[in-house]
Amino acid sequence: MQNLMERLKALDLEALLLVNDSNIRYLSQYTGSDSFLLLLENKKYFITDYRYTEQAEQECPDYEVVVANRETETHEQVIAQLIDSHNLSKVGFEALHASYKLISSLEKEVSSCQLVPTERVVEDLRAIKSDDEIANISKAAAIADLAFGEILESIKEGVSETELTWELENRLRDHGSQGSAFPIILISGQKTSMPHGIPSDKKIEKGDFITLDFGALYNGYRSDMTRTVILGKPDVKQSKVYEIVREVQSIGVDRVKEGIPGRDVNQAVNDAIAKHNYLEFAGKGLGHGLGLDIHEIPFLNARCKEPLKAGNAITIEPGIYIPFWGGVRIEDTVVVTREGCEILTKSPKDLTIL
Ligand SMILES: [Mn+2]
Repeated sequence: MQNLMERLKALDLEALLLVNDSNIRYLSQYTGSDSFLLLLENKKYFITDYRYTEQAEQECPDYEVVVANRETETHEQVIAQLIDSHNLSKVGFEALHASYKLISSLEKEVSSCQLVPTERVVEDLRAIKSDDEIANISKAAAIADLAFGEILESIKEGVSETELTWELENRLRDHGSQGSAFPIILISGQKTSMPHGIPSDKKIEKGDFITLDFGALYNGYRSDMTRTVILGKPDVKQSKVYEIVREVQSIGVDRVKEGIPGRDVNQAVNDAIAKHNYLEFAGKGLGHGLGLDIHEIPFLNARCKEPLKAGNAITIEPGIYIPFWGGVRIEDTVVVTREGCEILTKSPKDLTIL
């Protein structure tokens, strides 16, 4: 909270209005939705309605919980009254998350306050994880590893992608996941050329690559991993493409450490793929931060000049995707350290032949 207040001062803002669930959870520990924070230097308001009043009072004891009636007043009116009661003249809002409607209604309600778009104020703080946050992501990664070990036994000729997806989601839950970290990508055969293909009724066939991209959710924190396995023996091209991805994924992991810009890690992997003449089939972007959200700052792509910092939780997920043939992706969740990184997803990465 102290870091946040310093940032607000630097931006010349008297207060910050938050609408994003993950940003709100990060600052207040509130686990619900449909609520707002209004943060002033010496006062913290939590704005909600009857659905979440009791929960907010329990989860956020250091906030003043303000309840919008909803029949006689809107959330916007309540927020505007708070802004006016403190005579605020400059209040920031989250440009990436606040809706046009919210901000335009607020502008009509406040008497004389400038609403200023901000970006990444809380997200920048969230990018560096505390030990507790890393423990939660680590637990989510361990749950995903257990589920992966079990789902391999069910991948057989004639079983459909959707059946396997449902079973994988159940396995995640069995091991303590509070849901799926994001909709599972479990695709097979030619479809593996689509980086974010959607599971369908297609049945697994002999010779298929099967790509499983999934994660667990633990205390609100997410893990993310991808493994590509094969049913039956790989042909020459399948072995070759797999080994390239396997090699460049470890080149990426080895490059990660505090101080290196994300785009340099991305470039090192692209250079290695180019040596094998597969760059035209490579994915654009090597990975992303994760935590309360599945995609967070920092992003490891050609545009990311910022140096990685110790405590960033990121993915390293190179892939080669060849249209109408298939694809391979291997992804780990890692935590950046001063010396390198710690890999949290520990499932084997040598080609698993089922
Ligand atoms: Mn990912």
